[in-house]
Amino acid sequence: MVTCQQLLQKYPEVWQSATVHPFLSSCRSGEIHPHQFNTWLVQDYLFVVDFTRMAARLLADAPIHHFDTLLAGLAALKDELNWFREKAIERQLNLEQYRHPTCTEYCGYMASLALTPYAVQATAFWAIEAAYNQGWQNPGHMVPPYDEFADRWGNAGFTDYVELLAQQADEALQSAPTSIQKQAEAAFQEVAKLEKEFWQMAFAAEEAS
Ligand code: HMH
Repeated sequence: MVTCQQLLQKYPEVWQSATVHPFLSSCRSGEIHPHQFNTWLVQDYLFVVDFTRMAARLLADAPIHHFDTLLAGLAALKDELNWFREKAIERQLNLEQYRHPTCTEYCGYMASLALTPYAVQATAFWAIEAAYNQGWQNPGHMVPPYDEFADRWGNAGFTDYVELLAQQADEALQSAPTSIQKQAEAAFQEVAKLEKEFWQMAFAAEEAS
């Protein structure tokens, strides 16, 4: 049987590339350029819109005793979407933009998970939240205004939530046949790849002329 913890141990390089990136270390030092950060912010808002749809599908397929955690997660996503809108206003950013192809690819992958068994969806959902939980914590204390962003995904309550998601995914994996466990393992690797590309997309953003 495979567990979330084992996936992290089996693919350390893949996980490292998902959670350690110059984008994040430049937020810590304050050297990130506003156009890089703002590209991330707008695209991540668009990502979270589709991630919320994924969360709703996960809830629809979940056993009843997983509802508490997933409903709390959905409520947190409501706050998060509103928070993104506040940050966009502060920075005078228009959120009604096209998705970058990298964001589109990630959103398409999340949509494709709708056709997979609950154990696969739960593993991917955990991996997506775990990537941000670890990624924003890894560099250490960030300078303002980036500390607020690091705290959103790095705070202790979010870390506890990610642990609950791992427990729920593990439970689903435990009763899943090997073929579905393999699918979950592939989903973990795909999420890690897409996370790395998402950081790279924002880091490589060109200043609008
Ligand atoms: C790209 N991955 C990406 N954005 C996020 N907001 C999260 C994960 C966590 O919700």
